[in-house]
Amino acid sequence: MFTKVLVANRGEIAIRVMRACRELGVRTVAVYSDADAQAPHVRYADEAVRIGPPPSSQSYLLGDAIIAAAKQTGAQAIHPGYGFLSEREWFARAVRDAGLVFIGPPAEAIAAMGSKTAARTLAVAHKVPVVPGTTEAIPDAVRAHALAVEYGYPILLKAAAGGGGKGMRVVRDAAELDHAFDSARREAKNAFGDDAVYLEKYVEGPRHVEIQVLADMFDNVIHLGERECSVQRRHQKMIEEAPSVAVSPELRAEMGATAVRAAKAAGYVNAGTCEFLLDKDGRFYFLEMNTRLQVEHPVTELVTGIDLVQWQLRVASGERLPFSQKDIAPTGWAIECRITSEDPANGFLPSTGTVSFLQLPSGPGVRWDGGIDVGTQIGLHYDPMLAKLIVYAPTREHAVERMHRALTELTVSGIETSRDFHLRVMEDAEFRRGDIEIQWLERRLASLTSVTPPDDGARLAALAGALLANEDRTRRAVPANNAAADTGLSAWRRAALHDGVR
Ligand code: MV4
Repeated sequence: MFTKVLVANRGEIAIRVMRACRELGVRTVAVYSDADAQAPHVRYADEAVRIGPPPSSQSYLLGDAIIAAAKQTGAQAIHPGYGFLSEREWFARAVRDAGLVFIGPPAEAIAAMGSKTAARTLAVAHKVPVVPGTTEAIPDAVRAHALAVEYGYPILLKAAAGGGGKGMRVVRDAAELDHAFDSARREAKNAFGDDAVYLEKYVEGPRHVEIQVLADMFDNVIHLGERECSVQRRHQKMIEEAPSVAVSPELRAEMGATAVRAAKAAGYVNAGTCEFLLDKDGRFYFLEMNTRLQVEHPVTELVTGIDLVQWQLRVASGERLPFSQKDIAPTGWAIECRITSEDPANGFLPSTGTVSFLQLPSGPGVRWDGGIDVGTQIGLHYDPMLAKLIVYAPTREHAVERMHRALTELTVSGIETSRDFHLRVMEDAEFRRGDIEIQWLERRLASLTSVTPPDDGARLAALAGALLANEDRTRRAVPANNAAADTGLSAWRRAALHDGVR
């Protein structure tokens, strides 16, 4: 095992990685921008190196400066977290060329999955099902029309260099095609410097289900089951869970074996994720492979009992995976809510300020992967995700109740957060039935975020309710054998106690 690792990231994921290092007896080096000089990830680390000014282009994206920091501090390996440099082929290569270990896949595997058309070609060659469509860029609008007729409307135009929804256009009929083709190319050019666009049949109302894989350097590749990630808005996931209500043990084995084939085809080592669309009829299609640790990895850790970040470090240092596929049996249910500094009541507008008060949930089955403290300043330089609240319970029903309970225990003051929005989702009948697909959230957004401000009467009633509930609580504490006092708290008084008193 390494004796010292540099973590090339910030916020919750930097701390998550350092926690794994601590448990393995590995010393840690943080890097930081001027905006993060006092940030929690800097204080958690054993050492810290300043990289540059706040913009990530001048700090967390400066691969050479980060490699120099590793050399200077005597770190033997670099963990990139997610985002930033995690999927840059050149960085993985530069780390290796500097005589250091990149805690992630080989640069060649990042490259193999980086181009979406190349990944599709690789998938097809290894009997990994993909959505019907082309693997080659469409040269002109005339050809686009012919292909659209061949595959049948609706179709989806996608950027070959893309991913994450940029340069993507749904086309429902021939009349829309010319404009969609031009704008998809323009957007692809702007986002990726490459205007190549290809075409797929559009799959209506699927779920987004992904499979976690883990591979060592000795050709052992296993999968750790699925994550359901359909609750998303504008390609930003909000809630993830494991397992998925739509995946039977047989389907899990089939999708898992498919993901393992894709990983092997790419020469994959370390932790990675294969993204699939799962349609209403239970058919699945490979979309792309994320060649990094993902935000939502904790739900897989909770249902499998496997610490993914520890295993990333172990396989990167040359350890062999001690378990095989038959040892992996997901049990129970895990749900993750992303706590962001966004205001759901105002179109998820980013919120800035200083965290002035923080009360964290705890108790049975609750995990907080956070990157904030009282005093942490939230600006606009980085991603608005502050923390992840993750719960684990024996069943989905219990996990939803547990998440609701944990969210009521959470208070973040000083900035707006997504907390109340998540509470409303946990109360939503469709969500509770697991009746979700990739368009679900955007369809339900209005009703989930409409908060009618209370009139004065309601406000006064809430204050009175809070005071009464507080009085009930103090009174109840005296006669311990008074059973009526325990059950006498009505639902609204209980709500007032939880929310109002605060
Ligand atoms: C699709 C699709 C429907 N049909 N491909 C979005 C980002 C990129 N990873 C692929 N995406 C999609 N590809 C076909 N042929 C729908 C999406 C999609 C989506 C996929 C996963 C999670 C969220 C999504 C939101 C909108 C569209």
